[in-house]
Amino acid sequence: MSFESQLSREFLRVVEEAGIAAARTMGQGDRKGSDRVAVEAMRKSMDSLPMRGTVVIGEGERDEAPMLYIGERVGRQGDGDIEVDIAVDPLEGTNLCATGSPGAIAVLAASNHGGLLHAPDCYMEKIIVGPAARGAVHLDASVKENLSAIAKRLNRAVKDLVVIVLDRPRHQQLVEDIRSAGARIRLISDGDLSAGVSAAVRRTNVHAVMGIGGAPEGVLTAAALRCLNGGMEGRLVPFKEGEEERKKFTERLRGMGIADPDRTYSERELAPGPDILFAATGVTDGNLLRGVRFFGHGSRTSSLVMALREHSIRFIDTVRLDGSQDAVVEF
Ligand code: VTB
Repeated sequence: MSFESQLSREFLRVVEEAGIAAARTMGQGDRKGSDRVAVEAMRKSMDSLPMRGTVVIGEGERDEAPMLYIGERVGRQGDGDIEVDIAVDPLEGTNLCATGSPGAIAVLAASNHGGLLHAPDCYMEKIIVGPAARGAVHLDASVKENLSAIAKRLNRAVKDLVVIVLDRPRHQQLVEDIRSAGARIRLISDGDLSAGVSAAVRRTNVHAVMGIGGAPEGVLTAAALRCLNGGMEGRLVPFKEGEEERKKFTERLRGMGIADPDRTYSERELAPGPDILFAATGVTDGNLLRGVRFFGHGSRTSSLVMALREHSIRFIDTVRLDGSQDAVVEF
């Protein structure tokens, strides 16, 4: 039995717990507090899982993150338990949760040992598309060329495409290029991971995600894309510009075994594992997932659980009752 089937129910519960904890803090204006409760809930619910897990993408280095730090062992670590590498983003879109804006999610991905790129905490330049345009877009091609290629694969005009871009000053040129190519744009304040997942699902009205976002989010996106047959190219880039920064960055990557800092990775290279589990729960309402609803005697969550080897994509709506005899479930 692959670990996908052994762990998918458990991982669902882990992201649900993190999502519910974060959702309780929605709109409190405290992004760190929201993140903290999501991390604590995720950490706690992972403890009892029948696995020997290692966090490969997490909340940061050990000295800066008390929980879910890179290298932390999670799960019950039993002798016969399966070994997995784990990437977590307990609250993707901390600002979105803090302000009650759409698109915050709790996310987790797991793979076989070595199945997820150990991306350092840096940026990643990304281009993300759905299955139709997989293999047709390249970071080295111009924006115009990429948009034409996507339009052609989707059998429509460039003006009918919607591209999601993080609203950041660094994307000024990119936005100008998309505009002059004639495509439509949705600027988002945060959350390029859930945007990337949406791009790989038909009828979400998202056809591509372009620009520079977090590298850890990029690896998690790649894990989701593999399950959805989406396409992606990513390239690691330093947080800051300048020659000095670039030099330090190159050395850091070398130390991690990445010889070519300019390497372009496909979704398959970012998440090469033969088994991949991806689980996400909506914290606030989004394109694919609804936010957590509390109804007095419990909560209702909307989640996505995908398994690569099993080719399964599950949209799961869970109602949890608080045990009260008066609790009522609505359809
Ligand atoms: C993006 C966004 C995330 O980080 O990856 C972004 O999708 C990149 O960093 O939700 P900057 O904010 O520095 O642009 C997040 O905003 C937070 O992880």
